[in-house]
Amino acid sequence: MCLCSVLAGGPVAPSVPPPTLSELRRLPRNCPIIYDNDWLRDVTDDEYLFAKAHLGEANLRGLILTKDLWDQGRLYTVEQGLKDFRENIAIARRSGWRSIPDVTVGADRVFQRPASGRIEDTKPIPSAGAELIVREAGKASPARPLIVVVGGPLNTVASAYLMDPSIAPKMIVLMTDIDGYNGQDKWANYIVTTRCRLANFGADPVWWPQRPQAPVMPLERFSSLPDSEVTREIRRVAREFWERSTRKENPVRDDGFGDGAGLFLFFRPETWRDVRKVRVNGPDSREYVTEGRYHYLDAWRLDFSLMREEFFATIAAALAKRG
Ligand SMILES: [Ca+2]
Repeated sequence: MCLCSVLAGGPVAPSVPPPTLSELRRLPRNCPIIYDNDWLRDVTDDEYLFAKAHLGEANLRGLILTKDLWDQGRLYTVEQGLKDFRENIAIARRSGWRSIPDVTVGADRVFQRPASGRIEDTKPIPSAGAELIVREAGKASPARPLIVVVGGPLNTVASAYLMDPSIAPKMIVLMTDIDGYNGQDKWANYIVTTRCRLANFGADPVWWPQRPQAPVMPLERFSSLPDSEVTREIRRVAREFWERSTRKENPVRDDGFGDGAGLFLFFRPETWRDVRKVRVNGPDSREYVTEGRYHYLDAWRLDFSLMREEFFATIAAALAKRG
């Protein structure tokens, strides 16, 4: 690499070593966890995490709402996201689940790319969510890092890094769909993939099982669960996925366990069987590599049936443990 490209900020050396799958599979069970999403009621992985927290199996430190930044952030409001979060949290609490934190608001806009092209010249988007990540990562360590599970844009995590770059070695980011819906702000992706430690599960290259394969949430499995408001909430999402993916006119993909692949990696490491290494060449350019420098990992082979058993067993155990 020539000096000029270093000065321009271009093809970047990672500032921290990228994660390996074997390292991610050995993360201590008591790592602090922050769950960062744009919506809760369109997925069921939040309920899986809430169940783990209620069972005392997840050190859940916070829930962050990062605004859905579709159409450069013009389509939705923070208030819509907050309403969705609060409704879902209330359902879980009314169902007897404890240890679920209140929502903290994160980034509410896309980044302005600095004219210099240098990540370090980017202005962080200030928010209570970014401050929460800085605070929790500050208490963590490389051996027991903060796990940030991201199912929306990476703008809050990127802002936390910009506010305090020393958190990078003490944080693992488990992202969903960086190249799709959640990765709309490519500058945010560029910051986090080259400066932090990240693994991604995304529609590109692999997504949840689609028809005619069996769904990860078969509707008949719900009859074995005790009835509760949260059981009905999870089933509502599962039924929506089933109906929209099997209808004759314009079927839409099944989003399975939504943003939860990273949670399964953390709680049931054997569900992630293989990954691919991704090298980032710039904010709009990445490639798969088998050797040499890489920046982050993409999920490649997963055990969906083990995830299904893990999910239903966890929800059943948490419902059995109510008051
Ligand atoms: Ca989401």
